Amino acid sequence: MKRILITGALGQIGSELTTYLRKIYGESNVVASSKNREAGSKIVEEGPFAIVDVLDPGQIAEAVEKHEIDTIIHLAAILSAVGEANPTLAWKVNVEGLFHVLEVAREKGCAVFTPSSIAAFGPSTPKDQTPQDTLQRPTTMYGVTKVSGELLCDYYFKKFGVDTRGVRFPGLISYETLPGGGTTDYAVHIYYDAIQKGKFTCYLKEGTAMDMMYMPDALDAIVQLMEADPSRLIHRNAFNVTAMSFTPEKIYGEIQKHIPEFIMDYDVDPIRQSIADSWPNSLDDSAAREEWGWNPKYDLSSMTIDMLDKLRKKLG
Ligand code: NAD
Ligand code: AKB
Repeated sequence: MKRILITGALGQIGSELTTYLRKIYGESNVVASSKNREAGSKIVEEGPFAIVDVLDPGQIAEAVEKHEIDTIIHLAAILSAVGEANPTLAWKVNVEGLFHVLEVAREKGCAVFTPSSIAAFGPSTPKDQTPQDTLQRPTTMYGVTKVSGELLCDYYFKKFGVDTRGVRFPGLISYETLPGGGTTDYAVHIYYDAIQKGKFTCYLKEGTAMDMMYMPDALDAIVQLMEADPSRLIHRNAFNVTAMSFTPEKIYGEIQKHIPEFIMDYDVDPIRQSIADSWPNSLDDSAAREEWGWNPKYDLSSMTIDMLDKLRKKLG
C-alpha cells in the first residue's frame, strides 16, 4: 500500500483529493499537509496532518521520514492571476518549492506526482487541438514556473531515476473549495452566483475559449496516472488532459437551461483576459488516452447538472 504525503492539501484540488485517496489507500496512509493548520478544516481533522511549508526542505524531509512516505503529491503552488500580481512569490513557491520536493524524493526514494497546467503554453503555441509536444513559450510567470517544473521533473527522472509523473490540467471546476486565484476561476464562480444572486459579471470577454474539467475527472486522472504501468509511459510528466472546452457565453447558456432567469454581463479584467488569450483554446490529449487510458466522464452538460445539484445542497 502506498504511503502518500500531499503538499498544499487545503487548496481546491487537495481538499478533495485527500478524502478521495484516503478512501482508496486507507485513512492512515494519506498524510495531508499545508503551511498552516486551518482550524475546522475537514482535512485537518479526518486523518494524519503535517505542517509543511515547501520553502523549508527540512519540513518536507521530516514529514516524509516521520510518516514513512513513498509518494509525494505536490500541490502547493501560486496560481496564474496571483502569480502575475506577485511573480517573485510564484517563482519561489512553484520552482524552489518543487525543487525541494524533488531533492527530498531523490534522497528518500519517493515517487512524485505534480500537476502542470495549460499555462505552460503561450501565444506562439498552436491554439486549437494543441499537441502534446509543441512550442512552449508562456508569457506569464505562472506559465514560466510550470514549464520549469515540467523540465525539472523530466530531469529528476532521467538523471536520478525519481518516478516523476504529471498532467497539464485545464481549469478545474468544483464545489467543495473555491479556486485559489487563477484565470479559469470564473467557471466556478458563475455557478455560485447563478444560485445565490441570479446574476454574474464575467471578467473575460465573449468568445474566450479555454479547456476545463470537472473535479471528479481530475481526481481520477491523478490516481490513474500514478497507478499506470511505467513501461507504457513515454511522456511521464506533463500529459495534456482535457474534458471540455467552452467560452463564457457557452457555460452561461448551459446554466440558463436550468435557471432561465439567470443573467450574465461582462466587466473585462485586462490582466486575466491577456492571460486567457495566451492559452490554448483546446488541447489534444491523445497521448494520455493512449499511454494510460485517460477517458473523462463529464462534459459541460453533465457537469452543470451535477454542480447545480451539489451547490444547491451545499448552499441551502
Ligand atoms: P490552490 O491555490 O487551491 O491550492 C494551493 C495550496 O498551496 C493553497 O492551499 C496554499 O495555501 C498552498 N501553499 C502556497 N504556498 C505554500 C507553501 N510555501 N508551502 C505549502 N503550501 C503552500 O491550488 P490548486 O488549484 O489546488 O492547485 C494545485 C496544483 O494544481 C498547482 O500546482 C496548480 O498549478 C495545479 N493546477 C491547478 C488547476 C486548477 O484549475 N485548480 C489547473 C491547472 C493546474
Ligand atoms: C489558473 O487559471 O491559474 C489555473 C490553471 C489553468 O492552471 N486554473
